[in-house]
Amino acid sequence: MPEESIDHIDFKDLNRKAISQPLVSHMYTADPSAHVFNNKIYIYPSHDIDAGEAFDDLGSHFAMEDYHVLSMDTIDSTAEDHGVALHVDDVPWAKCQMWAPDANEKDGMYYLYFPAKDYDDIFRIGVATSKSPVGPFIAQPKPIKGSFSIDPAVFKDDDGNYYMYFGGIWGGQLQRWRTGKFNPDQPESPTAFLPEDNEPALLPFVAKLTDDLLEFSEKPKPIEILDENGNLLLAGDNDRRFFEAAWLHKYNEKYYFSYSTGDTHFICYAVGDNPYGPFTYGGCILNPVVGWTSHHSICEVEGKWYLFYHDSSLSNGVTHLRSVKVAEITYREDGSIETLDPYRL
Ligand code: FUB
Repeated sequence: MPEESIDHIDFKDLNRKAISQPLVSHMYTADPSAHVFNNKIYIYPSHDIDAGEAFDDLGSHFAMEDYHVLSMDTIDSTAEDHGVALHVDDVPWAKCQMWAPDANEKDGMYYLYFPAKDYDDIFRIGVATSKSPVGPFIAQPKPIKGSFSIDPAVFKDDDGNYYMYFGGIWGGQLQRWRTGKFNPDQPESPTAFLPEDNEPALLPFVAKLTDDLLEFSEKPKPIEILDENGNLLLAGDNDRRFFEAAWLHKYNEKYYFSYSTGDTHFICYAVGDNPYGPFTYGGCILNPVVGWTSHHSICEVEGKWYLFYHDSSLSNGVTHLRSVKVAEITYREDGSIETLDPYRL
């Protein structure tokens, strides 16, 4: 639900009709990346604050400074907040904007992946480690070599390889990397440097990680998202093309790449046969929520599949003050996913 249409919303009524309630309400949280480690659910969200930054289309008002990890014993239990897991002041290379993180585990070590702007105002992706899934995490002194843009999501395949999916347009700066180098020209609008509507849309990226999970083991490769005719989705196909919030999960041996369409506010998915794609557009998983952004993860818990997502209903529609939620998703026999309506309107 885009910001311009919230004036007429009765939030009390809307919250009654919501398919789920915030997992925590003592702070604002967003961009939930959920995993099950040792039979417990861990959620790695952004920690939304109001830092007083002016709103703009490049997302300067998303001025987050730290991460907290949430955990749940079961999908119905109360979420526990484990306090500050990593603060921007403890990341030597990061200046500001601790945006959507993810985490993964290998051999008893936990790895928190996060985007932040460096001191040149360029988004990079960093990693921090801990022996505990809830931190505190110790950041590597530098960002991952060759990393850029935002929204890392790290998927562990059944063969033990780990892949990072990432990218985001507008404030996420993906469009400034079109030549392979960062375009230092100051953008006059969030859509500067984007392809024309009739050109292929900008693509997210994937890179396999090194065995120690601290670096890319290869140059990031673009991920093709195709339409039903095998053509790349176009930049003007705003209801289906990639914007941000990459996620990868595997269901019945198929790879599901899901993402947000940003300015049209859908969470969509595309299906492929291997971690690199190509992925063919499959449909919409979540219709627009209250608030401009939509961002999710998909996680299997005790044989059922769940969408972790956020909306801004707790803050009565303040777009950068969001709350994480969870709802079950349903696969049809053919592997397609039913679309969830976040409110029973
Ligand atoms: O939370 C800041 C940004 O908003 C995320 O990185 C995007 O995916 C969007 O949710």
